[in-house]
Amino acid sequence: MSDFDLVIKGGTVVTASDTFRSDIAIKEGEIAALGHNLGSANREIDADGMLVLPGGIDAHCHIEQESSTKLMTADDFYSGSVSAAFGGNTTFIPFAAQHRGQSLRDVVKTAHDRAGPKSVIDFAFHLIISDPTENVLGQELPALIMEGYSSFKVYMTYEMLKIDDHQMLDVLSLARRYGAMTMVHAENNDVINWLSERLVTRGYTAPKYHAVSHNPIAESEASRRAIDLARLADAKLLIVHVSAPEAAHAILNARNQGLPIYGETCPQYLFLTADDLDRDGMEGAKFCCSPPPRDKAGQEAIWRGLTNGTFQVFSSDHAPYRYDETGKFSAGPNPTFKKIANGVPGIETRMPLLFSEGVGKGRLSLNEFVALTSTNAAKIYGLHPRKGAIAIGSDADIAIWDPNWKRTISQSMIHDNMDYTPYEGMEVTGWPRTVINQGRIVIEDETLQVERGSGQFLERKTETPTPAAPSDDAPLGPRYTFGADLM
Ligand code: DUC
Ligand code: ZN
Ligand code: ZN
Repeated sequence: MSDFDLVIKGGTVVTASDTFRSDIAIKEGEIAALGHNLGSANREIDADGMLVLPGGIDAHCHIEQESSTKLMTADDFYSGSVSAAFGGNTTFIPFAAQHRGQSLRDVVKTAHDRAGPKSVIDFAFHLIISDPTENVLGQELPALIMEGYSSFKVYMTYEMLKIDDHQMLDVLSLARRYGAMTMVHAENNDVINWLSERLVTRGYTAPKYHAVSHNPIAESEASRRAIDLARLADAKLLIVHVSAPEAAHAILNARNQGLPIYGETCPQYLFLTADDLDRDGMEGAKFCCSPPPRDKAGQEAIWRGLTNGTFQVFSSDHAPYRYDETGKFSAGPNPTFKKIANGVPGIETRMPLLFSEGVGKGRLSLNEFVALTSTNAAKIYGLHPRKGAIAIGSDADIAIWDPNWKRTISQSMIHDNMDYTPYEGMEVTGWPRTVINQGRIVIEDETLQVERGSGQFLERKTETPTPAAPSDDAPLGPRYTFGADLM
């Protein structure tokens, strides 16, 4: 009998903190040994010339999710997870989205019914809270946090999702009591509506006006307000999909004061600009997402934010709506910018794009790349050290990465259920060859190797032990332990 199930030999292991030559031995889904001459294995993989990375964690993606206007994403948990795996991910965290009037319990059950039989990689859920009723705040949410749903997103915009500042304080103070993470979509709804009305009234309805109506000030004002509300509630907060330099600056400023404020950005803010929304005809619709891509200077500010301590997490915000009547044009063939479904796909290209343009162009170290695409999300969302690490006892979640594989991105090579990629034609260097999740080889030889439904649900930890009798009178002051090294 062999000592191990699998040994990965001869690669360069990269973690968020170290780079070293080591073999990796895997047994029963976990990393069992690191070093050389580890022993016999049922199977060996030669990783000579390869980087051996913790599997990616895409901590923000919309999969088999209905929007508030009842539009279903093009990807279900099968196509979404397969696409994620081909891009080097072994875990993703989509949303279980509450629409007003819905019980959170029902929402979570639906998410499990959808994901469990289909996902090929491990998954957890963030909740979306759009209706923080007494029952939700008093019963459902505390119970769900303790069951491992330890993060939730709230919206400051979108008519059917947004909560007001009073409700946000309720959510933040509850999150603080239970050690959960609040994520916020920070855009000022009134600013966007005011600008949109003026634009549409004057006949400015083309896709490019989406970016005009979502002015950076809508984002920076809401980001600053959200940070202030979190300060008031003494709660931690993560601002998702940041695109405006001023919003990034507000996050960095808060972090420099030692506040538990975190930031996330996404590929669309590094690789697209508002000019893409001004492509011929309706093609700009392909790039309509919220917040929108900004200008070249904005892109550079977001790049800087990846290394100056602003952003801890780099997620795809994969929100797949096809360029047809099921997606972008669900309101008709020639919608005003207000009626174009918001979102861009990118779950498969997230890591290769960042590797190629970040590591390949000298903007990021390998270790920063791993921290941004995997380890930090694991720490912030209560999955570390099981996930996001190459260490003995961690899940054997590994991307064997070929740093020299040159590919030209085209929709025909992407495994999602979309009909376009915003990154069509971009040349990238670096892509995963083999992807392993809990010791299962998910991708090898450019082929999916596992069955649908073979991924596992992950319960997540909260940051602090839940108090026996949660109280509003808990002493104020920093009480954060997870991710302390990210502060
Ligand atoms: N904006 C969101 O808030 N969610 C999904 C996609 C988008 O563009
Ligand atoms: Zn959002
Ligand atoms: Zn999103």
